[in-house]
Amino acid sequence: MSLREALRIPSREITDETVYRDRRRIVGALAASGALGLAGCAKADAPPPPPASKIDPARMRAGFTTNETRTTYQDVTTYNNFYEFGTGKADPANAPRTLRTSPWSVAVGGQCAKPGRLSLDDLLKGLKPEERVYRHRCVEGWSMVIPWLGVPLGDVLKRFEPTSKAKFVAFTTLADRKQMPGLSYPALDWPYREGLRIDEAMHPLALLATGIYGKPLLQQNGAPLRLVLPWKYGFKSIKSIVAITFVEHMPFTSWNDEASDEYGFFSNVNPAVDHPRWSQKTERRIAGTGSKLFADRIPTRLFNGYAEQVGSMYAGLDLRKWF
Ligand SMILES: Nc1nc2c(c(=O)[nH]1)N[C@H]1C(S)=C(S)[C@@H](COP(=O)(O)O)O[C@H]1N2
Ligand SMILES: [Mo]
Repeated sequence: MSLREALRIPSREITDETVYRDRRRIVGALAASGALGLAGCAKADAPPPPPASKIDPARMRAGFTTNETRTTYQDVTTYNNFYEFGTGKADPANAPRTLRTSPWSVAVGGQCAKPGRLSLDDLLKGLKPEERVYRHRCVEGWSMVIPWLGVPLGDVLKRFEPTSKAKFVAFTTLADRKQMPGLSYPALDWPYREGLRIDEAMHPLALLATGIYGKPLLQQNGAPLRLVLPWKYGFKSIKSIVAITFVEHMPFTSWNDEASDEYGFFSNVNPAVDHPRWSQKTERRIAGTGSKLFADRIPTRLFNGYAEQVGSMYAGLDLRKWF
């Protein structure tokens, strides 16, 4: 097997620790030698600062809902990616209910004036969860339409008074082997981590979700608190969040660490930039009552159809380089 092929083993097929560590070692060595080209340089480089962009409230609200056919509650809660509970789509729903979601606290810190560890209630105090019907697209090529319940992420972040050095926000999922059986396997470098540029985190579409279809989130969907970023591939929407950190530099993100040539920091949905192993031009829409495996293929849209709302944040950004 060539090195190139070795780098492209789908992570779900990697169960053996040695193979996994080996792959990480090879990627590390290649990156150090510069052989990975883009992937190596994306790590060293910093993206340009965000342009000043104005947000038109009416245009923004148009992104808060859609009349596309919704995915059934059954499908939303049984076809999931949550590697902490197994790498199969049905694993998270079939896993024992071992996640203790109460009490739950979130540590907020880094570049902000008012860091602290808050209970979930205190974190969301005074903010009324609202319903947002968002398209949700996985990098693997399936998509759903989901009525989320949540609060704007920016409203929560502002309470901690980020400083001028807060250029990015890093998020961390719980990592407790007793509650999450998947942590016994090295599918990713646990804990699961994600990050956003500060303007993305403050964008009105970015939601801290607590529910689906008016009900509290189930374990498999990231209870009790997860991100929802409808213009980015699903893996950016990190589940079961225990820490939020304001940082000056582009933070570590789990999928970028796993395969930097496949999963960029921005991960904006973009039909023009294919994943190295498959096209991103279309998606299989899981909605209504049809079969999940033979669902209709529909064209994928730039920024998942939210270009009107989020496009200005990426004006001037080379979307091939910053994929
Ligand atoms: N902690 C954590 N968050 C995660 C994941 C994960 O494995 N662990 N999977 C991501 C991926 S790949 C997708 S597509 C979405 C799936 O969310 P859903 O199961 O609620 O549809 O969660 C994202 N958040
Ligand atoms: Mo995904």
